[in-house]
Amino acid sequence: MKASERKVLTRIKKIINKSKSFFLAGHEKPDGDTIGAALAFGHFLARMRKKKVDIYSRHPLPKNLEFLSRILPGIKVASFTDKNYDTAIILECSNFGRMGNIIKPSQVKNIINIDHHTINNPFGTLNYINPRASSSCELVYQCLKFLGARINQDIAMALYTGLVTDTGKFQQENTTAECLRIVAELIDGGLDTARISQKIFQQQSLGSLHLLGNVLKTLQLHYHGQVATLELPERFYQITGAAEENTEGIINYGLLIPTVELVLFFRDTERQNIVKVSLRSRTKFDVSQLVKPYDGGGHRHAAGCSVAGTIAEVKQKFLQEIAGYFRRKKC
Ligand SMILES: [Mn+2]
Repeated sequence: MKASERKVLTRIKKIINKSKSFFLAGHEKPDGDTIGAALAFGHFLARMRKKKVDIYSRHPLPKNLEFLSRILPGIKVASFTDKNYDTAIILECSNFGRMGNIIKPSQVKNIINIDHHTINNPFGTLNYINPRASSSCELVYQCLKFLGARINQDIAMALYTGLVTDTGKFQQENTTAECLRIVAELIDGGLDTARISQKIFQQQSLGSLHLLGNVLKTLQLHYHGQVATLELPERFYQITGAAEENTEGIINYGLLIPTVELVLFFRDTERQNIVKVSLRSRTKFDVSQLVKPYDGGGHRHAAGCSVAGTIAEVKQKFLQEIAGYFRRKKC
């Protein structure tokens, strides 16, 4: 651990020791890493340190992660709270409001910001940020170890969920040695990783598989097979009865084709004429640059943004932009 990291963790420890009440939240539309990190930290504070802890989420847990909701103190799904807290721990948020504006900064005395994405303007009183970490759960594990926590089965289950989902089952580039060392420790501690993986990954409904089938039929290749596009028009939801949360992971199918360097997934949203664009890249493209003009977020190999227009219009826009990228970079 670097001296600078130790310094931040020492200050986090001080704040945690003197705080009595905590507000915890990750980003809107939570994923495995967000939920796992919040529950692991929240469980430690509530059960092992006997602090007052409220974990909030702006949106409900995805169905395949509902099994985590039995970890105490649980997650409150709400759009706001008027309570005041000593400390807010905000996970995986590029800005304070990204947790869904459930609370205002004025309602808390301290803000601890934990993230493994690059953040240009860290908003916390204390910021524990490391873009080289596999996941927020990896950072939470380091925090908990530093705080002297015993990693019980509930904390282990929550952390493993973040590690396995954020690394694409330990297949993506962000699968660090540290991440695998943590998993090894969790297994040594008795965690049944096969059972948890089954709960997370083998929970598809007929509708969600039909949705996948429909989206895969839209798969097209461009620029000599280097760019793949996928589309999800509103009507696919009606045909299949699937929901937006069932779109998770579909984009990765584009990368199964070996020539593909970049995948773009365009989908209609509940907002009229707003298309959500998700991007994944292998090595050549920095997708965080491609979403910059649209106020998007993410990192080099995974990013997203919302753009006004129809799917056809937005797709055209992006393909033109990428043509310029090919000219400049001579890919
Ligand atoms: Mn994450």
